[in-house]
Amino acid sequence: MGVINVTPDSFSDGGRYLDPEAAVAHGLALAADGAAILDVGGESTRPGAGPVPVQEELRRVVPVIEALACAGGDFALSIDTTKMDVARAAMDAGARMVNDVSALRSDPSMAALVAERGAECCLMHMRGEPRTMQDEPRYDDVVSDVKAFLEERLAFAVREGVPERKIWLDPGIGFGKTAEHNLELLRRLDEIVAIGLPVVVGTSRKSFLGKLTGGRAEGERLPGTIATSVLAWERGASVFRVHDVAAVVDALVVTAATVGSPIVGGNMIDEHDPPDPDDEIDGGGFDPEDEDEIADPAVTVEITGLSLFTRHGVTPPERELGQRLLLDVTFELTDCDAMVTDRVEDTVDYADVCEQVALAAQERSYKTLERLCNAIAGRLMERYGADSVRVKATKPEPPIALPVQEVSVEVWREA
Ligand code: HH2
Repeated sequence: MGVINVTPDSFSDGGRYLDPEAAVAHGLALAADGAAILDVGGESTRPGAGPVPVQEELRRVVPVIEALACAGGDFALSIDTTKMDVARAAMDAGARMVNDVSALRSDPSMAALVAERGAECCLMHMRGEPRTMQDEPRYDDVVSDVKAFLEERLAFAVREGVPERKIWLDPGIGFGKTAEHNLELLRRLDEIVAIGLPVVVGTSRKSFLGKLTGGRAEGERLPGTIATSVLAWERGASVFRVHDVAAVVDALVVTAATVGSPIVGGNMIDEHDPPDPDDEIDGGGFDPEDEDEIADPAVTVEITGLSLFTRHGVTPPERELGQRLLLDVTFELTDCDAMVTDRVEDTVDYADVCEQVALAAQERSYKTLERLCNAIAGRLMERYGADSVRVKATKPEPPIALPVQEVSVEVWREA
C-alpha cells in the first residue's frame, strides 16, 4: 500500500503532493514500483495535528482519486479518512477501500456507508485523537489492549453490516504509543494476526525508527522501515503501508523467496487479495454464499483426504513434534478444454496439485490453518490460473483436552 499525502503538513512529505498533478504522478509512480493499493489522504494524523474541515479535505483528495481512477492500472484506491462525507465522495470518485484511523469511531455512520457500498475497510487502533495521542500513552499490556480494541471494533463493523471478509486490521504503529509500545506490538504481531483477518502495518518513516537510530530524520528512516516491514511479514502481516514502495517491495519479495512463500501477484500484498480495481463498488466483492457470482463453472476438480505430516499449530509442541493433517482441494474451472481435447494439459493435473500442496504445507510452519490454507490457495491460483480454489485443512487429532473428533478450516479464493 503506497501512501499519497495530499496535505501541507504530513510528518514526512507534507506539501510535496498538495498539487493534484504532483499527487497523481506520485501515485502512478508508486503503482509502477509495485503498490497494489494507493492510499490517498487529505488530513495529517501526525501527533499534535488539528482537524481539517470537510470541504478542504474534499478539495484535496477528490480530484486526485478521480484522476487516478481515470488513469486506471493494476492498483486499487483507498481513502484515508475518518469522515463519512469524504469517504462517500472518494468512493463516488473511484475508491474501493476506506482506511479509517479512528476505526469507525469518529463517524459511526461510516460503517453503514462502507457496508452499503461493499467497500473494503481498514480498522486501525489509535489511543485518543492525533492532537493528544502522544501525551503519556499507557497500557496494561499494549498487545492485549490493542487486540481487545480491534476485536471490539470488528464486532461493531460486522453488526453494522460490513462483512468480515472485507475488514482489515491495523495495530496503529505510532498512534498513541511509545517507541517501546511500537516494538512490543511488532514483536508480538502474531497475536493480532491470530484474530484471523489480514493485518496492515504502517511503520514507514515513523519517529520511533528515528529514535532507535540516533535521531535520523524522516527521509533517512528507510532501513528501519524495511527491517520492521520484513519482521511484520514474518509474523503474519499482509499489507504494508509505506512511502518508499520500490525498496520495501524488493525487501519483501526477497524475504518471501527465501522462506519459500511467493508474494501473491508479485506485489507487496502477501496472501491476501487487495480490493480488485475492477470490482464494482456497490454490491461488488465476492460472496462465497452467492452462487451467481461464479459464472456457471463447467468443471469441478476435487481432491480429498491428502494426508501429510506437517508442523503447523499455535503451540510449540505442535510445531516441534508435528502432526497429521488432511487436505482437501477443490478447483472450479469455467473454461476447461479437456472436456473436448481429452488432454491433461488442458485441465488441472491432480498429481501435480498434490505435489504442490505437499510442498506448500511442508516448506514452512504456520501457526494457523487459515494462513496455511491461504498460502496453499495462493500457490494453486498462481500455478493453475483457476477461477476459484477452495482449500480445507483438517486436524484429525487436534491437541485439545476435550473429546473433539476433528478440527478443520476452509479458505475460498477466486481469481
Ligand atoms: N499511518 C499514518 C496515516 N494513516 N493508516 C493506517 N491504516 N496505518 C497507519 O499506520 C497509518 C495510517 C501516518 O502516516 P502518514 O500518512 O505518512 O502521515 P500523516 O498522517 O502525517 O499524513
